[in-house]
Amino acid sequence: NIKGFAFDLDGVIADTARFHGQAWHQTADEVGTVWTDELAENLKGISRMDSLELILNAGGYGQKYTTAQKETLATQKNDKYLELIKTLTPADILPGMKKFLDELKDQQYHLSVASASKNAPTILKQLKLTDYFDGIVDPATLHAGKPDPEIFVKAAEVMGLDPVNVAGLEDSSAGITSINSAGELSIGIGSQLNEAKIKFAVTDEVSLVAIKTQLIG
Ligand code: B16
Ligand code: MG
Repeated sequence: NIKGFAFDLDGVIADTARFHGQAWHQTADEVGTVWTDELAENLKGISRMDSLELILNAGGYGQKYTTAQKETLATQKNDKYLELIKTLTPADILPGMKKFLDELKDQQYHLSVASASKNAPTILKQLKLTDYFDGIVDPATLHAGKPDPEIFVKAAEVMGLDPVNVAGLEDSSAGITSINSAGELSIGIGSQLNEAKIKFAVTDEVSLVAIKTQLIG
């Protein structure tokens, strides 16, 4: 009996990965790591500092930078990213998601956000979606990121619900693992999300009816 939905942000509500990619590409150029599509893909869903480590390690520069220098690089990336997301408007909500959120709201489901991004409040504001959600999990409070269940457990808490009454939507396999380990119903959007209980190829296909249809099998 699902009473609430916990939403990942990047790749589910909006495509912010292209802005993360643009900003990290600059960092990669600066440190000397070759930017590849595979690297860009691997950055999805992981935290800012873990993303930086991945970029440094990809070029073999894992040991070259001090903690202070890494923090400077991460801040520079975030400043660039913040500049880029200023252009976001409600038109950037991924196809079908505004309709799905309206449907959930109309039927009085609880909603929360479980994003690894510290910029989620800013992004939701740009998309004019802040009021849809009971709350947003603050990733700064987490002991472990996805695939750890913590973020989705907290997303249930935000809605005042038991995890068994929550469905989580994710586009990353680390996120699906997090949802499953939290004991929630996992809804995967995209390819290669085999562990997801319910699967959609694209955001446009997500609706309550489509979810129920897959649940009944
Ligand atoms: P920030 P999600 C994640 O968002 C992004 O997919 C990932 O690329 C990014 O590094 C992470 O947020 C942290 O973002 O630097 O803004 O705190 O998919 O968990 O909504
Ligand atoms: Mg995501």
